[in-house]
Amino acid sequence: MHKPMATTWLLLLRFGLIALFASAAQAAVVEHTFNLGNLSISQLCKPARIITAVNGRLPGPTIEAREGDTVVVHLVNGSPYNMTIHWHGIFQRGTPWADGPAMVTQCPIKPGANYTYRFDVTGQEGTLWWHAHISFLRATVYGALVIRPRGGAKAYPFPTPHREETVILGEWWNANVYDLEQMAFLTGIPAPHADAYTINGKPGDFYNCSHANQTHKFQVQSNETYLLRIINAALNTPLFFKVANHSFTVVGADAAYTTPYETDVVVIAPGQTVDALMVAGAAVGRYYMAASPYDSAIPQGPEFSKTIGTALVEYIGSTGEETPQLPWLPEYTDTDTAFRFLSNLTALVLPGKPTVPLSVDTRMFVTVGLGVSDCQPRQLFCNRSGTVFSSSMNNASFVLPTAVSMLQAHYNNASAGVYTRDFPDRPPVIFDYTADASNNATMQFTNKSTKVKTLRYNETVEMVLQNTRLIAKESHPMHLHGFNFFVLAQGFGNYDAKTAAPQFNLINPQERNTVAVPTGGWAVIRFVANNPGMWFMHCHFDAHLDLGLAMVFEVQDGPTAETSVPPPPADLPLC
Ligand SMILES: *[C@@H]1O[C@H](CO)[C@@H](O)[C@H](O)[C@H]1NC(C)=O
Ligand SMILES: *[C@@H]1O[C@H](CO)[C@@H](O)[C@H](O)[C@H]1NC(C)=O
Ligand SMILES: *[C@@H]1O[C@H](CO)[C@@H](O)[C@H](O)[C@H]1NC(C)=O
Ligand SMILES: *[C@@H]1O[C@H](CO)[C@@H](O)[C@H](O)[C@H]1NC(C)=O
Ligand SMILES: *[C@@H]1O[C@H](CO)[C@@H](O)[C@H](O)[C@H]1NC(C)=O
Ligand SMILES: *[C@@H]1O[C@H](CO)[C@@H](O)[C@H](O)[C@H]1NC(C)=O
Ligand SMILES: *[C@@H]1O[C@H](CO)[C@@H](O)[C@H](O)[C@H]1NC(C)=O
Ligand SMILES: *[C@@H]1O[C@H](CO)[C@@H](O)[C@H](O)[C@H]1NC(C)=O
Ligand SMILES: *[C@@H]1O[C@H](CO)[C@@H](O)[C@H](O)[C@H]1NC(C)=O
Ligand SMILES: *[C@@H]1O[C@H](CO)[C@@H](O)[C@H](O)[C@H]1NC(C)=O
Ligand SMILES: *[C@@H]1O[C@H](CO)[C@@H](O)[C@H](O)[C@H]1NC(C)=O
Ligand SMILES: *[C@@H]1O[C@H](CO)[C@@H](O)[C@H](O)[C@H]1NC(C)=O
Ligand SMILES: [Cu+2]
Repeated sequence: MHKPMATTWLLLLRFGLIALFASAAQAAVVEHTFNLGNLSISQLCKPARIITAVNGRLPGPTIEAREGDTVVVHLVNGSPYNMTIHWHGIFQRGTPWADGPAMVTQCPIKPGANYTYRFDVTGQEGTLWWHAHISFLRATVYGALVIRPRGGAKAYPFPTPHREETVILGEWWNANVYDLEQMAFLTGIPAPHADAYTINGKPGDFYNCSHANQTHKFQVQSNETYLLRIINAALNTPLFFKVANHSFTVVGADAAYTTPYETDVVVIAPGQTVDALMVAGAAVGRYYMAASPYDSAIPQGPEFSKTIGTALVEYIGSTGEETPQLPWLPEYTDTDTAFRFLSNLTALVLPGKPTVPLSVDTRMFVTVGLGVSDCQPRQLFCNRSGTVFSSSMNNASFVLPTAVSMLQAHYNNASAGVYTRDFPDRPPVIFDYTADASNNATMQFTNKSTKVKTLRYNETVEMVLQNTRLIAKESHPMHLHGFNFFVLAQGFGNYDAKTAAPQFNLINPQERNTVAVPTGGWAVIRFVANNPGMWFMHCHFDAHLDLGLAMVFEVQDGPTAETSVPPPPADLPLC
């Protein structure tokens, strides 16, 4: 960063902080009705087909709130499917029944039924999002959730941008995604990859038969600064993101401010968000914004889409005729670029914000990866070997209960038959996690179960997430509900505490709700369990979540009513 620029940052930082604390704006109630129903849509020149969408839009509506506001969303399920909505990254302190993952915190909202989600957005600012948390329906049921400071855009801890744009990256399937998920489950064969990557719901110009209506256009004014709120809503694909002839200053990730970080490429895994400033400083004209896949699997999977999703950045004053520049994009296996971006972000330490806890109560070492399991009773076709693809954490492959949600079972002290409290703190077998030699049929095998790790209220947990070579190494985006965690360190190969611990960032580690564990590597996270409830932790690739790459933290009540799970809301859907 150049010196004059740094000075400007500091001045504005100070100004922003004053505004942050001087603000006396009152907390408001932000209320929405989400009508979930059929939307007829034609993409990629296919005949129109029906998708499930909120308020007839793809992506769905953006929720805009200020820190401290209460959000109320009335969900009216006019779709033919069971539905739940997750408010991705919202802590849900005191409102664990509103978190949304089906069968973890609630039973599904059946077709024709309603449910009202109510929660506060407290202690976080930036970009989050909402999405369906059942089947693969989040492929079309998603939208942004923007939290501005109480003092509004003037109170950002960075120069106030002229304008803000939401940039939601997604995946589009020509087939019905609910049916795809059913087929994947019944056959044990993973669902096919998406037919296109999208930006704000549209695939852009680089697919057969895409045309003007299928390219999102951002109009920009020369020399103005834009805050891009970038969200990866894709089901299964981490993405590289660039805008031709423009660069970015990253100022936030997962609704936590970061030290300003200059880059011309953003790397973003499913579930993550990145807030980046972009100056419209190029010649008046047209430029492509592009999202291309990062395929971290080693060895690579059999099917992979190498296409790119694009949108247009069009300067006011352009003729609309200029041939847009396409940015140079990283190779789709470019782990160096992914790691450089994902490991270099640090938190912007602000007064009053939580800092990384320095003492640890519970240490966990958790393997994450793929494997195989016995065919399940409802599976129609199965391999001659009698096994199907599976995935696990510490060799426990997670399955959801079917009769009652885990939070209801917890609240009613009735866990028997729903879940067990034996999620292990260590892998049951210690082996060379990332070595090709460990990838044998014996090691790949994993059993299905519904295990939770029980935590005392307020205890501090440190977890090493270790990717394995079983089937393939891959960068799994691990998402924790109910909390942000600090990412202390990341690396490749087998985790070694001796060399890693001295390198922990205990000063300004990035704060996230989703960490992309490096492929064939590890990440160390810490969080304080100050939120009673049942909190899902899982891979944010839906394909892997379905296979069992998940577990649940059961956080016990604290000493007061405010620190205990409240009674369920009267309209909570039952199974
Ligand atoms: C929605 O579309 C499905 C077909 O995908 C159809 O069976 C259903 O009747 C439609 N529902 C409404 C309310 O139009
Ligand atoms: C759901 O909400 C809609 C709109 O408010 C209302 O018309 C409908 O009667 C409600 N349905 C149920 C089952 O409560
Ligand atoms: C476009 O169509 C051609 C010919 O059918 C095919 O080879 C190519 O893979 C398609 N490209 C995309 C991006 O779908
Ligand atoms: C875009 O969509 C509108 C409305 O569906 C249609 O009238 C128009 O012809 C389309 N334009 C192109 C370029 O396809
Ligand atoms: C943008 O800034 C540059 C450099 O300061 C200046 O030359 C140019 O005229 C400005 N463009 C507009 C449209 O203001
Ligand atoms: C814009 O980017 C393209 C592709 O990366 C490059 O070829 C071109 O030289 C750039 N133009 C300018 C003016 O920097
Ligand atoms: C980012 O991380 C890489 C290691 O992956 C390092 O070489 C580089 O210097 C770091 N800093 C920046 C600003 O990219
Ligand atoms: C299923 O069988 C096919 C062909 O025999 C094999 O390639 C594949 O790895 C098997 N999958 C599992 C999960 O066993
Ligand atoms: C499978 O791998 C494990 C771990 O490397 C090793 O201990 C075991 O002997 C291997 N088993 C077979 C059958 O190769
Ligand atoms: C996982 O557990 C199963 C069943 O006990 C065992 O066969 C398998 O070897 C274990 N794999 C690992 C990686 O621990
Ligand atoms: C939670 O832990 C923090 C820090 O360890 C402590 O200050 C606080 O009093 C604890 N709260 C409760 C309710 O135990
Ligand atoms: C919808 O949810 C209900 C209640 O949990 C369940 O009984 C039913 O089987 C589900 N329907 C489908 C199609 O999954
Ligand atoms: Cu995964």
